[in-house]
Amino acid sequence: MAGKILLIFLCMNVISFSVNASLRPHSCAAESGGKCSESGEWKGEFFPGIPKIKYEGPDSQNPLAYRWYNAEEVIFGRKMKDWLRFSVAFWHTFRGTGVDPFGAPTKYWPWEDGTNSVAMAKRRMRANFEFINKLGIDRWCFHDRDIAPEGKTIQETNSNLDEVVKLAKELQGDNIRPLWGTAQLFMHPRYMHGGCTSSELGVYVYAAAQVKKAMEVTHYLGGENYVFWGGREGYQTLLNTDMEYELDHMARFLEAAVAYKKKIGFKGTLLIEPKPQEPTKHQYDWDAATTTNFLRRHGLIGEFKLNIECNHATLSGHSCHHDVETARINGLLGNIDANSGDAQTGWDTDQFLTDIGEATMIMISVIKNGGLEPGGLNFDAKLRRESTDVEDMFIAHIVGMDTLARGLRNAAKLIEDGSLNELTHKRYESFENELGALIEAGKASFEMLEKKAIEWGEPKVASAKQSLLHTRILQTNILQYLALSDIRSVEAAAKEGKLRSTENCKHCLLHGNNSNF
Ligand code: XUL
Ligand code: CO
Repeated sequence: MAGKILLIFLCMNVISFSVNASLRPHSCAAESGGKCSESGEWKGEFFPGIPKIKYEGPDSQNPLAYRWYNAEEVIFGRKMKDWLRFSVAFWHTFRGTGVDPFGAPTKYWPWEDGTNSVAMAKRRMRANFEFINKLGIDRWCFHDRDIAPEGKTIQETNSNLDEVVKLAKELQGDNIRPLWGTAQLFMHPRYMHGGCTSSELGVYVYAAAQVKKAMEVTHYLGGENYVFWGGREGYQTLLNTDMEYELDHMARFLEAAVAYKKKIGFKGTLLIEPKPQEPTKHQYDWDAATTTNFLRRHGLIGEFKLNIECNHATLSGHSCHHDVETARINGLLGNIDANSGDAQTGWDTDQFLTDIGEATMIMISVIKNGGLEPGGLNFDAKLRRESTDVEDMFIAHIVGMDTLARGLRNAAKLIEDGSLNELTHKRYESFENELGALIEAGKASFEMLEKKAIEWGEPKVASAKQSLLHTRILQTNILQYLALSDIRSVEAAAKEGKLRSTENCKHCLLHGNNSNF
């Protein structure tokens, strides 16, 4: 049921700009004094009254300011902006309309004229870059079809894309780049059986042409990665599906992408984004472990990494942290689509991440990974349907950025003070001897181990100390707030009786109550 609803939802979301065009008010013509003409030019600001967003610290009451994200601040020898490498997702932020399976669009941005023209695409691109510049972010992500309209032929579609991409390159300037680009192989009816796993040869061929072009434009824009998300690479029923045949086709397709990447000199990482289902009942790239196995089986390890999306991880029954860690320990952590689902909703709600606990865990993995570069944290997240003011676009991103920034601060603190490491290390201490070394070297036979078992008898098993770990994490949130807001040392705060437990600490309730821990 959830899948069915989501299928409708996804389609409505993406095609709303064509199907619902006639339903929309032409707010641009009415309200903009002709600023949004068919030329695609827009002389004024798209977000008048919204300043460049600045860091004001945790005590700021200004909704249009960062409390925890301080781009230039150095943490563990690296600027926050270089740990986090934030990116705006064009499709949600500029093509999301607020449709849901039961309701029409709710968002009518002033620059939209209700058409799906190239002129409108160019104007929207200008809005995108004003938005990115005001947020102080250096990266964006896009699907080919959400930045430029599809034409009647491949050639016409490609020329539409070229026109919009040329403008995007100009607007990017020297600092902004795509974190990644991708081809949208799921919306058009031709892809109903899949793209590279379609039963139709003509569709495989078409998908290849589309990916080829999307790789070219990503390269032209200086993109740092290229993503494959196979929304329709899966099945609705195994009764009519030759799974092995389809998976082989997918591998051949990805091999051709690797060859083309090398041919055009694209140095970015190729990423696969796992998701268990939606819109298909079963997507082949189910989760990080399944996708890793696929890559190994087909000799593609070394050519691809993974783009872990938090809401996809939770749909597959894992935490985001689990899938990030699975990718990391396999040497495949390439990028994170930083969003979250809703515990009470069974589908991909693509919300901005607001859970400091999860953000802390994710950032522990990112630090252990030595960062994500050339990957980053992409906000594959959309405004809630009921959030309809232009400033909500900013506030949503600010909350997402501050949550991850706070996660980074917490993670650094926990790693620095060694508490997590110490406890984890202690758990495995019993292996630190001759026998442990033999086991790890693969030299302990069952006969040898049986002898030991008889000699030692019943083993003593120590506590895992989970609650103690949670206490440490909770305390880190408190310490961090005091350290940042008062600028005084934690010791001084403690002396003044400010370092209290959460039950009677007002600051903690104000600033730490978002944590899951
Ligand atoms: C869909 C999703 C996509 C990919 C890119 O769930 O996450 O937007 O990130 O195609
Ligand atoms: Co995604």
